[in-house]
Amino acid sequence: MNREDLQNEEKNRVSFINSNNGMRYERCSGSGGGVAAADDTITVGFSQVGAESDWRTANTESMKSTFSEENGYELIFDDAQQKQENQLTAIRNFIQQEVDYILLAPVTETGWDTVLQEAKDADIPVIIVDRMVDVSDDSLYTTWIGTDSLLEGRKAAEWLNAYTTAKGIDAKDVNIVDIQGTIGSTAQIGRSKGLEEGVDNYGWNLLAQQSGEFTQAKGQEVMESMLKQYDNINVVYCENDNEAFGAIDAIEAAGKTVGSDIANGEIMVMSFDTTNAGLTDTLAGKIACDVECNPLHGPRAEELIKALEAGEEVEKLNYVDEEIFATDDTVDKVKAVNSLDEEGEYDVTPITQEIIDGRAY
Ligand code: GZL
Ligand code: ZN
Repeated sequence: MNREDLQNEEKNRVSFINSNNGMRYERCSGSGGGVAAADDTITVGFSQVGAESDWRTANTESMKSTFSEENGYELIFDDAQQKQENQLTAIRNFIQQEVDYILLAPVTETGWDTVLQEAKDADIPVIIVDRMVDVSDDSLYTTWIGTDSLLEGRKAAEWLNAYTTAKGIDAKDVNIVDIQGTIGSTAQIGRSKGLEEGVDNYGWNLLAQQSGEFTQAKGQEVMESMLKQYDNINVVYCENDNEAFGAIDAIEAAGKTVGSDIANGEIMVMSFDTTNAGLTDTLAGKIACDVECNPLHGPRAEELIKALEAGEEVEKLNYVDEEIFATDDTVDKVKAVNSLDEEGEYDVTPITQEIIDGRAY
């Protein structure tokens, strides 16, 4: 699709624009149709992956509530519906509107060099949020805020090893399917790698891996097909909560039981994101272990923009902290190495309703 087509497609897309009369839809034309912000507000163009999961919705909410008009910002928000070409169009649109900052939550890691060079040539700082970009020159973005997906995967694998060991389940009897996230996204790459390392280290049987695209519908569809292919699945490794919701529905529809009692034929579901619905399923024993992925990047992004506005240097990589929740206290802590090769020990918290009620998302 050439630039002309991209701009034509842009005409059919809408973006949210904050303005003096509150949030309103604004057609973004290829010609920009720029938004004239009062001169003391900071205009931020945010290219969001989509609205594929509860996690993503919480991430969007965090950004919108941070970059609000009352906080002194003009936010141009674009939902790319999980398509990279829509993100490229949105970024070019932000450049034409001469925004002060571009926030990019990249759907996948590759394919950003050209458009980030255009932003650099236009002197617009780019802040990468959530997933990472794989670019030839990391001066193409100013800073990154996100979570360590490889550490998340390693935490989950270490929990599974500790759990099966505690329950006296032999590694050769652990038959896992991996419902992966969006292929090529940092979250999928890290979480899949963490599991694959566990398979190599502990000798589990990895029966199948297939993308559930981080959505509930696709997660259910993939689980249904895997259940038709394999009759010995006893662990389902879902790379986010929405896939887990779909997998649980598929398992129960097939007349099987979701739960941690593998030795008695239950199918154990593991997940990531610790959304409210995910932790509610964990409390109910339907998800055995939910590894946290923190979506509340808005305040961190604002801290970085304020520092940049003050002419300060900022760290290139800014990780947010994350915990591990489980349905019971079989495993109390795990050791795992993060993406910076630092070994850490991480508590596993048995989930309670009080914890769920006290969380921000
Ligand atoms: C994780 C983020 C992932 C979430 C999914 O950092 O990129 O994308 O785990 C979301 O829920 O779709
Ligand atoms: Zn994460």
